[in-house]
Amino acid sequence: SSGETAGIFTPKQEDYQKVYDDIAKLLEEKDDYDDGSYGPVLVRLAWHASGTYDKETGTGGSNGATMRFAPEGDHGANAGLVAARDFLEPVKQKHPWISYSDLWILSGVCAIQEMQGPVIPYRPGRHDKDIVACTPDGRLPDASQGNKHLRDIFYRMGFNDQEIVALSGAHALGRCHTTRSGYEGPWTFSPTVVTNEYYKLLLNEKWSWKKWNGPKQLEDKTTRSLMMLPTDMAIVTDKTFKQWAEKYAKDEELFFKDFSNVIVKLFELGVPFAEGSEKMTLKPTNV
Ligand code: DDH
Repeated sequence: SSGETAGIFTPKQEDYQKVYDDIAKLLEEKDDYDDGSYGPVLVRLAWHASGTYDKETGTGGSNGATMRFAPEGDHGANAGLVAARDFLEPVKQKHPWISYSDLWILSGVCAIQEMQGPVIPYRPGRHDKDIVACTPDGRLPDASQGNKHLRDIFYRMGFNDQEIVALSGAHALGRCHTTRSGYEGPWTFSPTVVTNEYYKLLLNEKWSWKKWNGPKQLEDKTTRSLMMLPTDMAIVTDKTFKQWAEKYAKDEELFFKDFSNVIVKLFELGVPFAEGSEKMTLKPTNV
């Protein structure tokens, strides 16, 4: 049972499992959203909380949950993530001891595991920060750009080319919304299941520019119901990126392993964990 010393609550793995189980239950209950799950938008919340990290200055990253505040919450890249933050509010109310920073990352871990993805080892220890810690706009990727921009953005966080490609496979999940990013449509036919379909479709489908009034995006020639962003296309037009995309398209097990490793790294960027803190494996409900 949980330790309580002089009013200070020290959460244990079983307490994080309770939070995990409540998020999983809510995911199951609220199935009338988008393609039937809040899972993808929770993953996007955890990623945008983490992806502001700058290794030179040590600023940004998931430690702080500064997207709660208008300057950062209103950044164009974060449009629509209020849906994910509101979804988690009842969980925060029920377990007020957990920081928003830890909760958002835990929800990303839970969403990936519940959507049949790999196990994502979780380490708590993030602390919420004040409004002054909000990061400047422009740290998250701009979908209209290409391979140089991807390297600029992800090298700034400390990732290499293989890791950029592995992270991009998250676009097996979810969709674009014209009301949020201006783009429209899902990347795969199974947007609520973690798969390596993103790479398979990128490599095996023929893609052409969508004819519409919206921002430049690609559509598959076969069904015209799937989409790719210009940045997604860079994953197969850049020679080095493409080699990794080919590996992940062929070998879903390798993708799962590398995706798990790189997501853990993303979620822990810039977090000053207490000495001796350990990763925990939280149990999925769907196995
Ligand atoms: Fe992404 N992403 N993402 N993405 N992303 C969007 C949706 C989702 C880019 C742009 C967009 C990652 C990388 C990139 C998810 C996860 C991850 C949308 C659509 C845009 C635009 C938003 C909307 O309209 O609702 C760009 C650009 C990049 C890049 O350059 C690499 C990464 C690394 C991840 C990750 O999780 C590791 C997920 C999930 C979604 C679906 C959200 C939803 O609501 O559905």
